[in-house]
Amino acid sequence: MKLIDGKKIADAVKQEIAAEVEKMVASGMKRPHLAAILVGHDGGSETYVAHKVKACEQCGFTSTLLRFEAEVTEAELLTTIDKLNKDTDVDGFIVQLPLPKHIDEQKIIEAIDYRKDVDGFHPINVGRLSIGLPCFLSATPQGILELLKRYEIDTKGKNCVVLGRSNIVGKPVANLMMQKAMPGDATVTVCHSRSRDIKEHCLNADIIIAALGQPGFLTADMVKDGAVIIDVGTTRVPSTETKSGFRLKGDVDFENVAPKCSFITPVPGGVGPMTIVSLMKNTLLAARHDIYK
Ligand code: L34
Repeated sequence: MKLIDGKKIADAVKQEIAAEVEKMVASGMKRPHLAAILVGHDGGSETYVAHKVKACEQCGFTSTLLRFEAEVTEAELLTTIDKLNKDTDVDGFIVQLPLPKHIDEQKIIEAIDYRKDVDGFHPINVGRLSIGLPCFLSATPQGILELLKRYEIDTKGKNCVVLGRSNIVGKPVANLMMQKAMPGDATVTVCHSRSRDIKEHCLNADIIIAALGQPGFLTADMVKDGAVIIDVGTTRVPSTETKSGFRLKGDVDFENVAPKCSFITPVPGGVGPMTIVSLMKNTLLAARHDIYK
């Protein structure tokens, strides 16, 4: 069993980006600028956005954090998005999800100029991804592919099961894994809450990407020997052993599944750090107008 060290790879990619940024600055270009909108005080969102701001520093980017209370109106958010769309100093921006229930998430996502949509959530980016055109790839799927690439994990012709069909992970990662590309070229099955025979599908899989947000869902009896396991779950569960009073638990029963695998990602320290670094990559691409002029 080989542990996939997302933290280590993420640190290496951040250094590569930082070196690139210093070259840009030396040639007279401005630093890439990422803005983030954070609404309310969800513990997970607070942590993830803090990591994003820190990663900007490490990459030599400018960052702007715009905070709103949970009571903010949809109209106020739309006005802010309009300003960021027009702000020529901001190369890309994100609205951290989830949003409070009174706000229409899809409306917010579609208000973002797709050329600044470094999350890759706008329908134009999602559509371009699905037909294999250059676009901003959403961060978690992109991070997963980068891990498969850096660990030289063969995906061609392999059976890949994706657990979960969310717009931000399940659907895009399934799409990427079936593209004619490396990594890619896999035979992809997507399982979700209405699927039958999930265990059988999983037992047939060479690669399982678990992204359903159910702690410990994937157990050892569902995994064949030598499988590659990518755990996207980061659910906060109460714990008496930590100072914060919670700990992170992935969708995989790591302790029992790990001995059977060829490769597995831990939680934390697996996919999470790669999500952050993929956002940095997209911001660099946005600043250089590499995808859209
Ligand atoms: N708009 N909303 C928008 N973009 C995103 O890309 C996200 N996502 C998901 C939730 N909402 C979003 C994230 O940023 C999930 N996500 C995310 C980002 C980072 C980490 C996990 C999820 C992460 O850094 N995880 C660390 C542990 C963090 C901790 O200590 O809590 C890890 O090692 O897994």
